[in-house]
Amino acid sequence: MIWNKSKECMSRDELVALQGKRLAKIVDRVYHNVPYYREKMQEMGLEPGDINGIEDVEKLPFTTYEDLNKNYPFGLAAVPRSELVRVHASSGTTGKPKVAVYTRRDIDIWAECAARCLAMAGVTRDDVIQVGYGYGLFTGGLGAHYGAEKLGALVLPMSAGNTRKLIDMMIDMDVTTIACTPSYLLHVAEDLQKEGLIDKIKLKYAICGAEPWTDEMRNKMEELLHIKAYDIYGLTEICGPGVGTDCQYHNGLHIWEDHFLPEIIDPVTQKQLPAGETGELVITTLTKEGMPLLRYRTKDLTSLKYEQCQCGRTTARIQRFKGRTDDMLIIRGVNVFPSQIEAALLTIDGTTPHYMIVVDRVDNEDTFEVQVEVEEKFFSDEVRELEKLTKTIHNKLKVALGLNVKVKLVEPNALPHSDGKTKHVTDNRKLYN
Ligand code: DLL
Repeated sequence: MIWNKSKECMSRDELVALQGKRLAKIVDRVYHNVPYYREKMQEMGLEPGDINGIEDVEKLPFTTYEDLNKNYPFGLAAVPRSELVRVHASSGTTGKPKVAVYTRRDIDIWAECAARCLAMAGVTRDDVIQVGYGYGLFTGGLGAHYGAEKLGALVLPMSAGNTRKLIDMMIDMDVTTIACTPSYLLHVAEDLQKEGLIDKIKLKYAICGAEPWTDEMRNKMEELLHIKAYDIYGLTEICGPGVGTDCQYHNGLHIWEDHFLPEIIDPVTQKQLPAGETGELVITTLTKEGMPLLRYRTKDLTSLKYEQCQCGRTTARIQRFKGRTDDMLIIRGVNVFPSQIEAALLTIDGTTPHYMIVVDRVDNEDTFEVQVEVEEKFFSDEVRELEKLTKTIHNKLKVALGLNVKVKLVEPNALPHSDGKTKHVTDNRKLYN
């Protein structure tokens, strides 16, 4: 179903004209309300009047995670505090979270975008949707929730984690749609299968995102659960789930171009790349009030397709993600940077800066082990000392990452050392293809 035909199926000429108008307005707004952008533009000799259409976007400065960090927490807000109604956040490289702030209108537009995504998968007001993304600072729970309510569906705000309860409610309440990470859905599917409950569920659709996943995973969940599964993309800085989804033709994620202007750049030269070429996805928010971002570098590697889709929508489509330009890992839907682990280890006596993160997927659940070299003496001391240190590291990492980590202590020089760039991650999941 198409939720907002006038926007989703606009002719490209009309869309480009609308984007140009909105771009000029947003540039004017940040110039006058965000000192950081004003200074950046002044340094470049740029004035708002220089931006008259999307062909001028290349003149604008980029925004990076480092810029958000410098302005943490509210330095990039473009409205007074009294107009802000929501904060979300997710992990950043240095442990300082990436923070986004929203006005009431931002929340409404985000709900509209999420509703378009859910409708694209077939969800209507007659559906019962279980939201299995985490609620809280993470955008997944509330983003999917508001989108589903906007659509008029009946929402069960489950959050992630309690699989037994989720399954019971799925059966008792005739849940037809689930929104959660793809790895969690596969885990739920296996539990349903083990318990012989697949025949008892009424599930029709799954809206999965927040982490990369493959066609094989889609096939597996569709086969096991007899459903249709859709991919949803988003990021805290832009608005959370709802930046785009795939339609029934699974030929890329339709990005809501009336609100988000996408570009692909070469991450090294920072020059725009033509349609079809793979590079870093860059997004300019065209309608955000709370924290509009100019040319935000997502660090996600992909390409864009502009041909009209068979579904009738005219928006550009984000193609399969090929990886990231940084070393961010997404484990059970949570963003993890090796630097966060390093920083936590450095605060613990007895550990060395040599560690290896080993990620795998067993029974459709991410496993996450951190191997740490510790000083020789621990291996000659009582076992109790080793156990104590293991526990300390486990607890520190849990606080730093918000995840349970398996910790394995190893002897000095047990891990590969290098004079150059040491490899700190072994990811056996092969999620980007
Ligand atoms: O993961 C927002 C979200 C919640 C999206 C629920 C979809 C569903 P962050 O925690 O800020 O926000 O992480 C954003 O996750 O830059 C991508 O690297 C990755 N990501 C998100 N969706 C997808 C997807 C949420 N469908 C980062 N496929 C992004 C691949 C994804 N990667």
